[in-house]
Amino acid sequence: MPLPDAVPAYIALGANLDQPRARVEAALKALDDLPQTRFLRASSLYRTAPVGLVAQADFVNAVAQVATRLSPRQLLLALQTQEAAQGRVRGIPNAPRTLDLDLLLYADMMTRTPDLVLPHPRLHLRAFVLVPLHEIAPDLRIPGRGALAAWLPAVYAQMSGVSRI
Ligand code: PH2
Ligand code: MG
Ligand code: MG
Repeated sequence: MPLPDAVPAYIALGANLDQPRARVEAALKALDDLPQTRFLRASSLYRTAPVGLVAQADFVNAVAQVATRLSPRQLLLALQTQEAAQGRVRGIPNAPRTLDLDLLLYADMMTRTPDLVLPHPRLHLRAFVLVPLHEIAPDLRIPGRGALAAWLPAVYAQMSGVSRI
């Protein structure tokens, strides 16, 4: 069933604990089960070296596009529910995790509130997000930051840690 008035949203998936590949694959399937939301496409899965806190296991990362009639806050809540369902325990920032679902972009919205910043504030600085996002949306523009493709050279130093699996 089509979703009239649905808007596009992009979601980053990441995991590096307890069968990370299976968790990302399960989370991709779960996106289509979100209320008022259709899964549209997903990138390849990537194995990526950890960014930030580097003394942890490699991640499996991917990016998906959905069409949704949920509000950004409703979508965020639904993603957090899925993280919890897959055993996510919140610890220190950047700690290893069973599943991380980050709302990257919601239509062309720009917002900055304590619980939600759009576009995601670090999306343009992370090869593990830019590379899969560019795979599924090469012509995308990041509201407030210009063409997605123009940010790829900025993460060149991280590229050797990113490989398609
Ligand atoms: N997520 C982080 C911090 N560092 N590194 C990689 N490679 N992949 C991630 O998903 C990731 C990270 C915080 O969410
Ligand atoms: Mg997160
Ligand atoms: Mg994250």
